Amino acid sequence: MKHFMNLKKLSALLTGCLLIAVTSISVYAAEWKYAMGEGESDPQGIYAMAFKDFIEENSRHTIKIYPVGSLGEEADMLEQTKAGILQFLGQSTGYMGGTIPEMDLFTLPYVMPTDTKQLDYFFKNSKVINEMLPPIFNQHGLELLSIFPEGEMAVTTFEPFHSPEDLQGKKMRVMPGSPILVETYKAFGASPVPMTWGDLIGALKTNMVDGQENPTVWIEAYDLDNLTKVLTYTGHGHFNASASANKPFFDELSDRDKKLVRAAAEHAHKVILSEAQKLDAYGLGRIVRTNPDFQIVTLTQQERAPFKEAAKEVQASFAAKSDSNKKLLDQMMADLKEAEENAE
Ligand code: 6CS
Repeated sequence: MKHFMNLKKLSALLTGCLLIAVTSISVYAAEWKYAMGEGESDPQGIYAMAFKDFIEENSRHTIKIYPVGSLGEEADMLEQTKAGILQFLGQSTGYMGGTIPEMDLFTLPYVMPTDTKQLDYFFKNSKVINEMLPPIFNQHGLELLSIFPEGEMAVTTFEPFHSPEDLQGKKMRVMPGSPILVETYKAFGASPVPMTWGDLIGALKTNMVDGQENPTVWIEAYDLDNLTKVLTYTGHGHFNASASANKPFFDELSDRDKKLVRAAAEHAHKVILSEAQKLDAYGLGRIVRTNPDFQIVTLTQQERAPFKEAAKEVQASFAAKSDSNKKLLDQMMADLKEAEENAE
């Protein structure tokens, strides 16, 4: 009888422990802060909203999104994420080269293809992204979640250009913090002016700069087509963005929450990759419909040749900056070759 009572007590105790454990798991609900360099309907916003929805549908945690401007400029948000004030960051790769030099890989001229299927394959399967960059992000206090494309870089100017000579003396705004963007526009014959997004509109209105580069979808969304006269496709680059988490925050998550965050990132990556294939067409379609006076130029292969030649010195300069850069660029070329051969 005594033995039976002890068993009863033990079972009650175990049930109690189980209840406490279950309750504490389900009651624990955090609010995580996610800041990004764009608005909610822009590509980084599409990724962030898909990430947020997944987290909120599959846990008790919530995500508070801070769109561009609400917490300062992109460089400020990167510092805030590294400091742990923000848990998640969506950021244009063009802003990261000053802090993580290897990220300038994504702004190198004439390295990335313009074919969306190849880009899709690359962003899903790249060894650079999936294997080499995560430990580099860790060294900077960040956990890399995704890198994704936003569209081909298009250059908008007040006057048409067809050669590096035409760009001579032209002040071209580039995203700040990336040595490679400055080197690129110098190699293209222009005078690069690094400037935050927040200053660009005013600079175009007051003719402080003669042009800028951005993906077509962004040019249309932020009216840059009405602030300049010509859009030129040079084929020299692609606009990309990253999503990352503060590393100490990520490391301290339970295994369950780590899996949740990874799964949310995978889901959001799928969502934005399928959208990304259509973004250029959306942007261009709307510009053509709403702004018929805006001139659209696609440089011919012959016109691109001197720009491609000039790009070689920029690629070499990137590789010469460190062993890490060189290894990444070599692997990037191998990843892109694989994408070219396998993209369907
Ligand atoms: O040009 C820029 O600075 C901005 N362009 C895009 C496409 N996203 C955010 C970034 O800040």
